[in-house]
Amino acid sequence: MIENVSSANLISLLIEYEQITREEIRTSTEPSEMIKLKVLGSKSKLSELTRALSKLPKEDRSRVGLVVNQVKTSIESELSKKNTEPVQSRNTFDPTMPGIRPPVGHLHIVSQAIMEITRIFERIGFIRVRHPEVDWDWYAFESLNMPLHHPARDEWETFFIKSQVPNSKSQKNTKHAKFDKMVLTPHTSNGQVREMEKRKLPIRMINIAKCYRRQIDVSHTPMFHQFEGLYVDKNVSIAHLKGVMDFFFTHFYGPGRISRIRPFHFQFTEPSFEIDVSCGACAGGGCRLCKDGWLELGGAGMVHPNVLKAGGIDPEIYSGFAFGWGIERTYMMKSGTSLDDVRLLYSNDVRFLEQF
Ligand code: FA5
Repeated sequence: MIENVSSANLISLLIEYEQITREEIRTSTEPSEMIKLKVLGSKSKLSELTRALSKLPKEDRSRVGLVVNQVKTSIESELSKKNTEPVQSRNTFDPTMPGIRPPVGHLHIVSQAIMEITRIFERIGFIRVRHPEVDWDWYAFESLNMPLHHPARDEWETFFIKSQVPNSKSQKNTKHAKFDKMVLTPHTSNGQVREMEKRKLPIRMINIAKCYRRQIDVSHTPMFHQFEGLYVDKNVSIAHLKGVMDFFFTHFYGPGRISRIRPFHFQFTEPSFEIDVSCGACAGGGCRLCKDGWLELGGAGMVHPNVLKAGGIDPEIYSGFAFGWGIERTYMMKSGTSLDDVRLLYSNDVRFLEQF
């Protein structure tokens, strides 16, 4: 309650209130109804100043009352200005401020490796192809010189699928007369005979796909990726295989990295090899990572005549080479990538994946 106030004092209090209140309205972020209640309502300072009019000498009341009305009108006009302003133009929004960028992801390292590997082979005429990831036993094993019950099949630790044979009268028939059962492809070699069946020679395919095996430990995952190269033409020799390997290694691993082939055994290649790449950490001199200067990459070989025959190609006229390697392993062997557990690639932990 304002006591003992003179007319002059009340006028200056009113003018001061008007200025402060207008500024407050301009900068406030509160809803306008709330501000209105605060600055013009019955509990506002303006109401208190208005009530003080009754304490003034009678002859001054109408003069000071005029000022009260002017202050009220001025505040109301400031309030109505705020109501009609578009929200964005209020002082609280600065369009020149830099925005907040949402986090942007990137391709998974396996996808990056697939793109890089594809580009390298495309430069020497290989074409990226795709074949079924759920395929018949025939393409995954039998046509690759691995008859039913052959012990070599055990190495592929395969998932077999119960699926109905197309055009079969019995719903229970899950075994095709020629193709046998369906499998989740344990390797990309199922693409070899499928590619030959297209009857387009020469073949220069690079088949990249998901593969599945009943395995899980630091160097194995139940789902992984392989890339399979197949070259079939007249007079293809081991020298061509070696040349393609060296081309790939220098472009994927860097200049100076070379390949080595060692005798091995696969049912579908003869002769068969294991391919090693010279170690990037010690440049082939021998170190903790490689021991003897070489890192083991995967299998390759000259296509077995029985496989060419299964694909309808005459092995007397044509020959070819094939190789099939794990994308994960090939990528992990790149210099500077010290991954010691392949399972991390599929853990979906963004903190891990963001590093690549
Ligand atoms: C094969 O799968 C043959 N098909 C390769 C081949 C093709 C040989 C053409 C000759 C001619 P192998 O079982 O060794 O071979 O597998 C090849 C590569 O796949 C391995 O070196 C490894 O890098 C990768 N690999 C195999 N199993 C797994 C797994 N469970 N997890 C991750 N990578 C795997």
